[in-house]
Amino acid sequence: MAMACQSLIPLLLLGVAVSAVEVQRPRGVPLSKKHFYVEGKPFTCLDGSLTIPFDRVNDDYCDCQDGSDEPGTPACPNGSFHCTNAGYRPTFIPSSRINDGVCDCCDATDEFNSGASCPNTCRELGRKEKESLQKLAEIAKEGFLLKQQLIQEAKRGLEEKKAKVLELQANKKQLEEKVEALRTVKETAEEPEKEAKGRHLKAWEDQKAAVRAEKDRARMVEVFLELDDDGDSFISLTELQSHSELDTDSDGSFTEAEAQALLGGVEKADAAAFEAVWKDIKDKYISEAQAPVEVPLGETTEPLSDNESENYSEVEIPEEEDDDDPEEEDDDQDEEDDDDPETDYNRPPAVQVKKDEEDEGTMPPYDEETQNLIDAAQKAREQFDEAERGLRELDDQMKNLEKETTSDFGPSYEFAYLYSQCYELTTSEYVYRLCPFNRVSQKPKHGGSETSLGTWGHWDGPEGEVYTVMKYENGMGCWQGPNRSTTVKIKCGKETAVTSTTEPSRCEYLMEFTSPALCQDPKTLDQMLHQHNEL
Ligand code: MAN
Repeated sequence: MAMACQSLIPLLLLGVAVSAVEVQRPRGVPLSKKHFYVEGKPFTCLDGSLTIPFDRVNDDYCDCQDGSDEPGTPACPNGSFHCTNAGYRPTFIPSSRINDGVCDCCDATDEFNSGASCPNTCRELGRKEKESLQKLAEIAKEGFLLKQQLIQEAKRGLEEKKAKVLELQANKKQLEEKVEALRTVKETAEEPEKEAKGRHLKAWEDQKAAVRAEKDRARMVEVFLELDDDGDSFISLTELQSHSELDTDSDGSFTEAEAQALLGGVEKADAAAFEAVWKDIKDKYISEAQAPVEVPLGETTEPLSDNESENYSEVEIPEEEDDDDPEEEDDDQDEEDDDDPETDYNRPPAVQVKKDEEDEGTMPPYDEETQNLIDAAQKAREQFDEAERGLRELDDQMKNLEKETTSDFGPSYEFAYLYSQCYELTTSEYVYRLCPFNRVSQKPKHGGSETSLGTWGHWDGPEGEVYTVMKYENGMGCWQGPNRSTTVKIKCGKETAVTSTTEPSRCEYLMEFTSPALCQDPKTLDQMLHQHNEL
């Protein structure tokens, strides 16, 4: 820092000192044009239009069209007057302002003959300007030092990140292999699990089918008894015809021939033969107990319970082949039915079907062996999922690192430190948030949701100063306007901060941001100030 200090300040002072030296020349002539005005020699207008004796320069009469013969009087309408402003910044004013009673030049030279009392304020102005320039220079110096640190850190960080990417790449290979191995373990464990679960489910389905068959048989017995009006253990054509809903062609007349066809071509059917008949009529048959309810075709009705069917022991029903024992399930059903069997028989069939499904209950728990297989497969699934999740996380991490290591963080990587940081500024209405290289948002101060003012687009400064402006685009749509976007103008500052936010045009935001990353080398600044002072 000491070196930077030494190089800047003397130059500043030198700059002021140079303009403080007064060189003799006609009033209102700048130093750069002094050689055109030589005492005693004819003067040629600067546009070359006329040559006049030297005593007609500043004689308060305009000779030259370009006003160059009257640099120190208001005689020419288009002339310009040069204030030397020793101690401050030289400047030009239109000649018309000479002796107009208003102090324009800080050295008071424009009011030499007007009677206006103009104090010379050049030294004071010079002092103030020097102070503010020095302040700026201080900021620039400190900021520039910080910038050097930022660059060093960013470069170290970049190296570390590149190394991390390599490390992750190696890990990724291992993790991929692990995921594949665990996938095999999982699939190997899932196969017997699937089989065992399938077996269990099949047994459950079989059991339910057996229960249904048993119920169907019980209902068949009930219907047989109901149809067998004369109790001779045969269903005759007449007995069958008493159920008009069985009319095969639904023409309103259930004929003897139709009844006979249903009985399989015979005159009467005993219990064994009725089994075949039952299959054809069960969907249409309406229990007598149910009448007179209108019943849609195709619905089933409640069978008798086992206990009830057992009472009709004179009817012999051939045993069905059945491995599973549905007793337990059926007992529950019986208990419920026994409460009020009459009511049950009278229920509309649609409700009855639903009840039948509910009565099938829930699947019994898995046996120990199946449960063990399920547990083992579940564990393998969890291990596989975890490894796969790990792989995805690693991929994300790598993507982020790659994005970070390949982004344009300035010529010396000096803006890298802003990545993954956010800076806020609260105005009277909103909290604005800038997350450099990511997004800009706006949130109402007193509640309400966040609005995107754009996501990172590109560097957008003018040529040679590209890294002074950031552009964030494609924010939330603006009602009857463009998608919101934000321009961030960056200036050198010791602090990294958002210093102002405005909305110059609806949904187009402007942020001012300071960062040491934009502080210039003080030597370059010296040159700038030097040039400035030489003006
Ligand atoms: C919100 C804010 C404002 C914006 C209007 C446009 O109120 O995002 O900044 O001007 O919407 O409708």
